[in-house]
Amino acid sequence: MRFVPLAIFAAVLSTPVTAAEAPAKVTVTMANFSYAPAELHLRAGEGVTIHFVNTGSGGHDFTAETFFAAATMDAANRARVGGAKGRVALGKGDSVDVTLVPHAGTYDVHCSHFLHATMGMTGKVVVD
Ligand SMILES: [Cu+2]
Repeated sequence: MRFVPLAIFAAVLSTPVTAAEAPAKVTVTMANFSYAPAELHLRAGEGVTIHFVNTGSGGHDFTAETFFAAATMDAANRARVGGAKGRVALGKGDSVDVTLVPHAGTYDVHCSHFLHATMGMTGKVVVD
């Protein structure tokens, strides 16, 4: 007498749900007439979301053409920095997130509004 075991395999392969590694997040605050931090440090080649917020009493921007030009980012984020302008412009009380992968270097930042840089609205991004 042959006994043939019938094995029914209900193989349910469940992939563990792990959130994609979220990029680090840093905040840059624009005020009258400064950036905080004045010197932003980022890691080369590591994705980061920069949360820009304007707490000043009027419009300000974060102009860093070479920093943004050297960074890798998708079209939506490129649009947030004005494309080739390399500028995050915010009205009073506004904020925006820009996600990018920075390229090594030291970059100058300034506000392009009339006299703002003269009044001290300058900074640096250091990527290493
Ligand atoms: Cu300004």
